[in-house]
Amino acid sequence: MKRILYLATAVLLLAFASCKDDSGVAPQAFSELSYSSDYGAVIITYKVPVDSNFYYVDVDWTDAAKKPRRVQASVYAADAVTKKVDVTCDGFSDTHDYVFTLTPYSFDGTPGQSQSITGHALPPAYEAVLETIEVSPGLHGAVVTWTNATGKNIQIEVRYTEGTQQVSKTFNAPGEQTDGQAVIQGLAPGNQQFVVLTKDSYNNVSEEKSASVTVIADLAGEALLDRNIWSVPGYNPASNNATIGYSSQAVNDNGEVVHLFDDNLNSFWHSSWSNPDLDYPHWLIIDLGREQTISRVEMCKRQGSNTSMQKGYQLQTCTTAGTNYPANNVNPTWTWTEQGTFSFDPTINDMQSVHVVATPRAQYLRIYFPSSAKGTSKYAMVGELKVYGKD
Ligand SMILES: [Ca+2]
Repeated sequence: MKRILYLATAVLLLAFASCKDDSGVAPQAFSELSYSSDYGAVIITYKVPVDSNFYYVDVDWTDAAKKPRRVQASVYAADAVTKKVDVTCDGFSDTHDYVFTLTPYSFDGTPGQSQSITGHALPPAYEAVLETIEVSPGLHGAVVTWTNATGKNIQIEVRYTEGTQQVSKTFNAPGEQTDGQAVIQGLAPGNQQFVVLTKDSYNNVSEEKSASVTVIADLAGEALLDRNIWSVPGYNPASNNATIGYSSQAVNDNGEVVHLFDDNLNSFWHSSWSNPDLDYPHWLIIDLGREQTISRVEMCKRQGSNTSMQKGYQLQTCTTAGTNYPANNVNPTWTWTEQGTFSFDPTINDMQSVHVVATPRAQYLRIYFPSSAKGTSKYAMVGELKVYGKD
């Protein structure tokens, strides 16, 4: 009896296994296999068949380090009209030919007929970006500029010596932004050596490139910019709410934005703390009246014992006014250039002065208080704001 039971189980298992084999219907072959070259990438294209059983394709290749690489592409990635799928195979550091093998699979994982194609990438994006990097002398610092037309995210590392300290700073050059700028602050005037290199997200690293600049001590002819011609875009003295030119103000607390430049240390701008009660980030835009060169920014705190305000800020400039609210950055029309991140001591009543390293030409100055600069309260406050430079 026991023996019969074993036999029956074996027969059942066999039946199940063969049934499973029978259900594995291979997908139909894809067609029109081709490739194109991109920066550090090969884009494989194929047309999916009219086959409800066709699910996905594995694209396999062996990279320069002899490691197997695979990208999977679903049938749902196919263009609705052309029925073509583009598969980006990324991370190439050379322009050699590679063999890509594509294997289609059905919904139950049954493989179909593999096809291969040989293709090569364009030089990698990090090399293209490295060629565009320039290090220019700045005011108590240096300005690093680049162009990233590759659409790929790249990191730029800058190494230099500060006193006896070896310093390394890394800046992001995102693919969606063509022209970038970063500043290195706090360098002693005089000759300074830099080493720059670039990296991508696949741990590919470029060769090193050297730069030598003479850090500038002073902007010749620097003067206090005329604050009588300043304004704040969209200023509304009757409301606390954000406008195109600021994140909020506290009208009921005499905290209007125009108190930033009324030559009175004791009057101040205060972000809205009631109706609405707003947390960071906070920000302000100053219209300097006309395009001028900016070399230094000075701010003082809301005078007195309150030390709950911001501990730092970012400076950004632009030459042409935008039309959108910069806060939500929907359809951004302001093109801000980063001028650096600065610390602010909320315990000091005196003006606190910072060098604007790149000495940009600009009409609009944005002071941005990010969440990372939040003090012990939700609010930002500034007593006076002065800008130095020249016409
Ligand atoms: Ca004031």
